[in-house]
Amino acid sequence: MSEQRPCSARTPSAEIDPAALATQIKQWGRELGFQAVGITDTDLATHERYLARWLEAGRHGEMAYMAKHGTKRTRPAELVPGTLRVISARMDYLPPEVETTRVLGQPQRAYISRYALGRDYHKLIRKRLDQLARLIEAAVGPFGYRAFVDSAPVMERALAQKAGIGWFGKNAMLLDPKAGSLFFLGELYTDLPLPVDAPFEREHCGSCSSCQTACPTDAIVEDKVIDARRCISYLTIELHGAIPVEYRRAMGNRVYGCDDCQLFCPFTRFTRASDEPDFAPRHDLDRAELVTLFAWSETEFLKRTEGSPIRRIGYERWLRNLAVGLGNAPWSERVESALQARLAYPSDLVREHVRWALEEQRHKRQTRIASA
Ligand code: B12
Ligand code: SF4
Ligand code: SF4
Repeated sequence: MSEQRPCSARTPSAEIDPAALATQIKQWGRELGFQAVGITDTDLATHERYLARWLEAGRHGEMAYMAKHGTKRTRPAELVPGTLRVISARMDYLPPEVETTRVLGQPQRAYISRYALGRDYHKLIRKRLDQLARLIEAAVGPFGYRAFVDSAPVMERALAQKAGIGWFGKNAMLLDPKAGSLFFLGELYTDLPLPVDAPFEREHCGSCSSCQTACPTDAIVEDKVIDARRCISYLTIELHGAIPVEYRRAMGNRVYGCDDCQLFCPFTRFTRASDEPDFAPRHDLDRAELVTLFAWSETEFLKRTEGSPIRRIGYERWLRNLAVGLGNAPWSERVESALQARLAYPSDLVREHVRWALEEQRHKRQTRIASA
C-alpha cells in the first residue's frame, strides 16, 4: 500500500476552486507520465451486480481474493472511509520497437505479455500517484487519499470507464479509441469534493468480434465477460497447480500472460509506445528462445527477474509454463534434450508438464519421420 493519509470529513479551503483544481490535477497527471486522468464518484452499483454474477458463476477460479472483500471492492468508501471521489489514471506500457504478433508466430520463441518485459509497474505507478497527491497537498493543504494499482480490492476498469478514460471492449479490456488498450490503470481515492467527468458512454466495438475469434482458449464467454479459468493469463500467472491438459496446446508459446485479445483488436494499431525506461525489455525477454529460458537455473531466474512482475510466479511455475511452450514448439533435438534434462527436476508439477511436453515432441518427431 502506498504512502497514504486517511480520508476523513474535511472542509476544503474556501479559496480553492474545485473545477480549477480538477483541471490542474489532470495537467500534473500528464506531466507525471500519465496519458489520461479522469475523476469519478463512488457509485459502482451496476458493476457490483456484474461482479456478483461473475463470482457466482465461479469465473474467478482460484483467485479467492476476488471474492474475499465483500462490498469493499464495489463501494470505495467502505474500503477507505471518507472517499468521495476517485482520480483514475492511465499509463501506456508498450515499449518502442518491441515485436508482438511476430513472436507469437515463432513457436521456438517465448511469448511474454508485453506488460511484463521490464520492471514491475506497481511501484512505478504508485510512486507517480503519490507524487500527484503531494502536488495536490501543496495546493490545498492536507487531504485524505490512498493510491492503488492493481493489487487492492478496487474496480479499476469500472472506475476508469466512469471517469471518462475509455469503454469496455468485448474482450473486457478498457479501450481508448485513439490509443487501444495496452495500458495500466491506477487511482487515488480521495475525500476532495472534486467535480466529476462524464463517463465514457460510446462503445466503439460495433460488429467487430476479432478478440473473441482470436482468443486461443475461448475465454471470452460473453461480450465483456472473461472466464478466468480458461484465460491463458490466469493459467500461466494465477493458477498454482497443473495447467488443464485441454488448454495446453492452445497456449502455444505464451508462457507468461497473454495479449491476443488486444493484439488482434483493430484499435491496438493506435498504441503509442511508452518511453518509460522501466518498461524496456530486460534480458531479451521480448525475443528469447524457450530453450534458453528453460535452461536458466533458479539462481539465474531469481536474479534476472528481480524487480520484474514475472518473479511472483516463482521458478517452479516458470518451468511449468515453459515446458508447455516447449511441448508446443516444432520438433528439434535441442528441444527434446532440454526437456529430458528436466525429467528428474524435484517437483511433481514440473515433471508432469515435462512428460507431457516430451510426449508432444515424440509425436511430432514420429510424424516427421513417417512423412519423410
Ligand atoms: C482479476 C484480474 C484478472 C484476471 C481476470 C480477468 C477479468 N477479466 O476479470 C486475469 C488473471 C485472467 C487477468 C488477465 C488480464 N489482465 Co487483469 N486484472 C484483474 C483485476 C485484479 C480485477 C479485475 C476484475 O475486477 N474482474 C472482475 C470482472 C467481473 O470484471 P471485468 O472482467 O473487468 O468485467 C467487467 C465488465 O464485464 C463490465 N461490464 C461493462 N459493461 C457490461 C455489460 C454487461 C452485460 C456485463 C455482463 C458486464 C459489463 O463489468 C465487469 C465489472 O466491472 C484488475 C485490477 C483491478 N483491481 O481492477 C486487473 C486488470 C483488469 N488487468 C489488467 C490487464 C493488463 C490484464 C491482462 C491484459 C494481462 C495479460 N496480458 O496477461 C489480461 C487480460 C484479460 C482480459 N481480457 O480481461 C489491467 C487492464 C487494463 C485495461 N486497459 O483494461 C487491470 C486493470 C490491471 C491494471 N491496474 O492495469 N486479470
Ligand atoms: S488474455 Fe488471451 S486467453 Fe485471456 S481472454 Fe484474452 S486472448 Fe483469451
Ligand atoms: S477486437 Fe473488436 S470487439 Fe474486441 S475489443 Fe477490439 S474492437 Fe471490440
